[in-house]
Amino acid sequence: MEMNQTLARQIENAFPKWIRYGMMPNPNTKYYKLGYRTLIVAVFPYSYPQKTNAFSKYASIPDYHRVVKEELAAIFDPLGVEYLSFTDISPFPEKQLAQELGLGQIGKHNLLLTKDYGSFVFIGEVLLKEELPEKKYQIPELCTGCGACVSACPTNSLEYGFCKGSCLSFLTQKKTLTPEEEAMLQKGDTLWGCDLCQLVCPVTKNAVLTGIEAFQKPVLELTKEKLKTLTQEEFQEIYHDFAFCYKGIEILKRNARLLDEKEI
Ligand code: B12
Ligand code: SF4
Ligand code: SF4
Repeated sequence: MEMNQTLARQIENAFPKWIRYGMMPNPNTKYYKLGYRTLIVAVFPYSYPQKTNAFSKYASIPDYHRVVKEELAAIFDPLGVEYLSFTDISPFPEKQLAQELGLGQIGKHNLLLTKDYGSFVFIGEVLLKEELPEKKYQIPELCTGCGACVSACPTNSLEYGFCKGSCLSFLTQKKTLTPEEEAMLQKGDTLWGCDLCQLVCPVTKNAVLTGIEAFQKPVLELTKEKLKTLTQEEFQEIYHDFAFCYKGIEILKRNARLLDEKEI
């Protein structure tokens, strides 16, 4: 037990101040059977000054799947413990777990809102074999229910809870679209992802900028015009470190065409 207390303190000290985390006994039976006993959930802020392209904020910075895993490795590798890390592609319901650990509250816009960083945070997890003392807080009351996110959504996807099927974030990455879905996509101005419900949220408007170096400024340079001339091979080579790349260039070209048609 003494050793685990020491490890808990080491972990506490290893987390940089801009990453918030919580711990709980591992609730997932598959990993429990493999000997994992503690689940650590952390939030990684990515609020940075305004961007100018037609991609959502998370798509304009280096791929968070890589960066979050590297941030977690920088914390856990030096501790010499066996661990597994996840983000997004995860067996856990990330927002719900983060809320349960008091890292924030799920707002009306369906996203985890945190006190300091608003909803511009990614969520990542680590599983450890050691049993560590639980770190639990109360869920903070952050969402005022003001409804600004609901009104800002161009496809009314927050009117009755969250409707995935009409959300622009979903439609901009869906491989084939029905004519109705195409018309829905044209209600927005985005080539990939959507931030409108987050940008109007008063909690997120006051967000502290990220302390994570890789997320401090948008580095993506890609326009509708540039997309038209790119081949899949060039696209893969130039944009492999962005979260949208895995879906291929054709989806983006389709989105650009739909936005162009709307402008005619
Ligand atoms: C699949 C997925 C998506 C899909 C579909 C989401 C869905 N609900 O099906 C799409 C493509 C739409 C999507 C979009 C986005 N995503 Co996403 N997504 C995920 C992923 C991989 C799984 C989420 C999921 O399917 N959960 C299961 C469903 C059932 O849960 P849920 O969405 O919370 O739904 C609950 C509520 O909506 C509610 N509900 C649903 N319908 C109704 C109806 C009524 C009437 C009521 C009352 C309630 C209600 O009940 C559900 C169960 O609790 C997670 C990562 C993970 N592994 O958890 C990231 C994740 C949630 N996404 C993330 C991000 C950043 C986004 C975007 C902001 C990206 C962008 N800029 O475009 C948008 C935000 C859209 C929005 N307003 O929610 C982050 C969120 C971080 C945060 N601060 O919360 C996550 C956690 C990834 C990460 N590791 O950081 N996403
Ligand atoms: S991400 Fe965009 S389309 Fe989806 S719910 Fe938010 S504002 Fe609506
Ligand atoms: S805009 Fe208002 S209702 Fe929507 S999540 Fe933020 S505080 Fe909650």
